[in-house]
Amino acid sequence: MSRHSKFRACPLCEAICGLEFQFDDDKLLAIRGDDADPFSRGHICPKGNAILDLENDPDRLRRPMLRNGNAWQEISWDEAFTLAGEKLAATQAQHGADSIGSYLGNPNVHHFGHIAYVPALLKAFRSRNVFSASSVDQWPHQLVNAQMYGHQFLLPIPDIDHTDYFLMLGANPMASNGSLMTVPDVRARIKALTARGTLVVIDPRKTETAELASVHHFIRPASDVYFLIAFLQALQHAGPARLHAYTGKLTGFETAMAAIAAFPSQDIPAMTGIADETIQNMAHAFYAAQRAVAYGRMGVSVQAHGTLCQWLLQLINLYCGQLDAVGGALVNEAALPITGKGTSPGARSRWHSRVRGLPEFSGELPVSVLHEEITTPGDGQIRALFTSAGNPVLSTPNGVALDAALQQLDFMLSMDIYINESTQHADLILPPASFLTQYHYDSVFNAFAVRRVARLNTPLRERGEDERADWEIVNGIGAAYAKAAGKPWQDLPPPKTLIAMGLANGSSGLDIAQLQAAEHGIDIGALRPSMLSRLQTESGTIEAAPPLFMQALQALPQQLPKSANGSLQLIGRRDIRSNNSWMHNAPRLVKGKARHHLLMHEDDIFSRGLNDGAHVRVRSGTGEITVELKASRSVMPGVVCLPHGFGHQKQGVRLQHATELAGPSYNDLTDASALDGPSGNAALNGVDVWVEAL
Ligand SMILES: Nc1nc2c(c(=O)[nH]1)N[C@H]1C(S)=C(S)[C@@H](COP(=O)(O)OP(=O)(O)OC[C@H]3O[C@@H](n4cnc5c(=O)[nH]c(N)nc54)[C@H](O)[C@@H]3O)O[C@H]1N2
Ligand SMILES: Nc1nc2c(c(=O)[nH]1)N[C@H]1C(S)=C(S)[C@@H](COP(=O)(O)OP(=O)(O)OC[C@H]3O[C@@H](n4cnc5c(=O)[nH]c(N)nc54)[C@H](O)[C@@H]3O)O[C@H]1N2
Ligand code: SF4
Ligand SMILES: [Mo]
Repeated sequence: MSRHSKFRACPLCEAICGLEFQFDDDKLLAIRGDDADPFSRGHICPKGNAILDLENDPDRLRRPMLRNGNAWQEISWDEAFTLAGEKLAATQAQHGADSIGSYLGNPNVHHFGHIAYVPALLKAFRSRNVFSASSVDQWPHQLVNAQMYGHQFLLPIPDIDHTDYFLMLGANPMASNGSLMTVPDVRARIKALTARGTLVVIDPRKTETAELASVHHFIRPASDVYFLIAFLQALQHAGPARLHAYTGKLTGFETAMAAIAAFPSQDIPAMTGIADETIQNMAHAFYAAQRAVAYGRMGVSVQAHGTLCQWLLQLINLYCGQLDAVGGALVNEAALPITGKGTSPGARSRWHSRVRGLPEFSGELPVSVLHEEITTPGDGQIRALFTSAGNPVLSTPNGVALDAALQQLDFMLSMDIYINESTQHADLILPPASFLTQYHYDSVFNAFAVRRVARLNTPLRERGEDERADWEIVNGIGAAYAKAAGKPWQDLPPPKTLIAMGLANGSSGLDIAQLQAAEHGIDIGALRPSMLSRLQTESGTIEAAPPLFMQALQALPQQLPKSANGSLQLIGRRDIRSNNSWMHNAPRLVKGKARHHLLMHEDDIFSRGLNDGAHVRVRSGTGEITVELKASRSVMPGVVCLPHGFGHQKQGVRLQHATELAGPSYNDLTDASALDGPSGNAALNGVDVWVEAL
């Protein structure tokens, strides 16, 4: 056995592409898309190939690292667990349960050994100070699902393969590969869609997805809520609501529509930058289409009115009878269920953040309050922080303030594979072994996929003697902490056991042996209506007018906030070679042209007397950065566009390639007090900034 291939899904983004790993004996030689994967059909992006860089990266940690002043020293796993457990327990003994804070970053969701295990640790801590990347991302979706359908993960997914009319706001799946819509090989799917129907993209930038769309309209950042109100008003003119499918299963719809109809709309075209006639025509075409779906993502969630936007999008689909309909928006029936019995439905407001009084959602507080909970003295102040697969210094608002706050902690423990902008402040870093050494099942992304699919990922090689898997690390910390704190702890069984148990909770009929035998994954079929029999609201109906959203609508200003003199509005972007803040150390992703520029419309450059390519200063109410300017007709006049996840040139960071990269951190400009009201999600798009020559 010399040359041979093994198959596994890529855990780096939501698309979960099947990959072919080519080995010569034990040596991993190359990675290709798995042509036999029925879902991803051979697709791979540059990040998939960059797994080779991750596997061989000399900066990647493989054994526990203990800080010693400014230096780091390797210690044994036993020493590390004991130290972690004792420090955490001692902090709580002195300062109370809430003195441990936790922050979980995005890759937690991509590894079964994290997502199925870390919650047990948080439960043992019994602290209310739990934070995650969800509150700089998809909280509005989860809140809307919880309030309307009774479970945060009863998530309607656009049936992209069967729709005739796709209205897409604030999403760029050509770069992101879909999000809350797991959609590998999205280019082929969009091409098929535009050949048979219409894709309309609404975005302040003409994105890679907008380039492929049937139509693109610029929209003024953070004005989508007004566009969606006008769209719903136009639907009311197009014809009556098609609600027959929801008979007996829908409450509050008339109440919600009446409130929307009463909203003054004459200024909406000026506020959004989209003409009234365009909105009318779009709404009529949407209404007329047999199969249509409206969908909004990052651009409309991570902004001032994220929750209202997500609610109005649901109402559009409902109005046209497209919710829970083929070619509309459908909930996946996951083989390993994440809704139903024993799962967390998404409760809200059971406790509040100590300093600002913001409500909890689903057991977490908005990460925007993390820095002040560390720096504000008093009972319940965070003194010790546990981070798992997160880089909040670059990923959450006002990174400068958080960077300073982390330096004030008594103890910081990170489960991470790099010494980066956040983990450099840790006292102890525990790095999990490569995911290639572990069993894995994508519990979340299979459940958000545009088809019903299932795939068990089996280890491609053994972990090293001196390495530990993610789930082993959680068990190690848990046992040591419980021992030091005098609490009970039960080690969780290995992933394969938990995956088998999870499958047994589902109704797919698939068991682990069948999955193990299907090395390219299993296609169960297209999405199909299932929502109405799965509603988890108390009323057993779709709640179209939750009081929380009705109040937010009543409180919605009839005008956009006045832009300050000379300001521009900042929005983000993703590139196919990026992965939030953490893959910039992979040589094959960062070679070639720079990707960090601030894009600005030529007219704005000219009117400010700036020059294409010049270094400029960008100021916001929170901070300032310097960056190179790039003229672009792809951004709307009045808007500037910067990717997040840069800003690696900090002392103490151990990323030899990333630290060489130019590019500042977007979140040095964002404001931790700018939130979507109902959810507490951060508003990172549509930030007022001033751009000046240096
Ligand atoms: N301005 C602005 N800010 C944003 C966004 C935006 O669009 N604009 N996007 C937001 C979104 S959607 C998200 S999800 C967040 C992401 O926010 P975070 O999750 O905080 O940031 P990441 O950059 O994903 O950092 C991932 C971390 O996980 C580590 N890591 C990688 N693989 C593993 C592993 O297998 N195990 C462990 N334990 N660690 C690992 C990496 O070294 C890195 O430290 O950023 C948000 N921030
Ligand atoms: N290559 C790559 N892929 C990724 C990631 C990555 O970092 N790199 N991150 C992954 C993660 S964690 C996530 S959550 C997903 C995100 O997936 P997407 O949501 O598809 O990602 P974005 O590319 O951020 O798309 C957001 C779009 O919103 C637009 N926008 C900004 N402000 C507004 C606004 O006010 N209104 C409207 N209508 N549009 C606006 C932006 O111009 C942008 O095109 O991507 C995932 N995939
Ligand atoms: S699109 Fe996402 S899942 Fe597919 S290869 Fe790229 S990073 Fe991996
Ligand atoms: Mo995300």
